[in-house]
Amino acid sequence: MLSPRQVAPDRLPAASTGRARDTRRRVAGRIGLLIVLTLFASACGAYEVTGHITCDNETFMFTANGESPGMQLQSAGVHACWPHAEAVNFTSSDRFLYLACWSDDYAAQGLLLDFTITSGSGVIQAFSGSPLWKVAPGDSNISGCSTPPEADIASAMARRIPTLSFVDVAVGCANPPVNADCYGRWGHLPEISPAALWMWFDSGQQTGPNAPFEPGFNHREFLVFRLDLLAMLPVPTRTTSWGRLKAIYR
Ligand SMILES: [Ca+2]
Repeated sequence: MLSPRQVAPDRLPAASTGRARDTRRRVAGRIGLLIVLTLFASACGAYEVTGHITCDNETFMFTANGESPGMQLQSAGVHACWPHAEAVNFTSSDRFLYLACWSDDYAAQGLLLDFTITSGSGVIQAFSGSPLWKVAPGDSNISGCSTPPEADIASAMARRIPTLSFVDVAVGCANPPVNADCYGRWGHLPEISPAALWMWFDSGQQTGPNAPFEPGFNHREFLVFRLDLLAMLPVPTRTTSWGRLKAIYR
């Protein structure tokens, strides 16, 4: 027997039924808003970059959302100096990912990395040597592993990038197996995938069978390596109205 203050769930009085209906609507509304916000975050193209990187001799990583004059670069918090392979794990929604790289003009020069890029629309491997990477010369050489202020590198790149012409990278040997070497200079790097290929910019100014990787040479460094995430990643986007989601590829 129910007490006077207890009401069977299937016998709600009119006022209680109304309040319950309002509660259900509010909960449904909040869930719907959460879903829309999640889809919006995905539509904005947020992506995660993970992997390892090394450069013979030094690299800093940045992002930017456009390449117009007055652009600014954001630090990705990644700095590597040969022979160390640095872990990479950051999230951004900027369109472009950049690596400033330079050698010490001695022995060998190259960039090796095994980035995996995860977005709302899938997973892409952007290892060094992939045609996804483009490069341009910066024509202002820097001493290898001199670790200049990151902000100075960012501003120097921002001044140059709007007028740079990016070209295909020069592709070299793979990260070699244990106890093997590449060009007699680079041994096995256990942190980086064996599918990653050493890459650099070929200035055309060095001759030899292993150019532009070996022997040491300044190939119009520093170099700017670039990934265009907008071109790479099909992004589900455009939530035009509730319940009407279109997946388009930009
Ligand atoms: Ca070197």
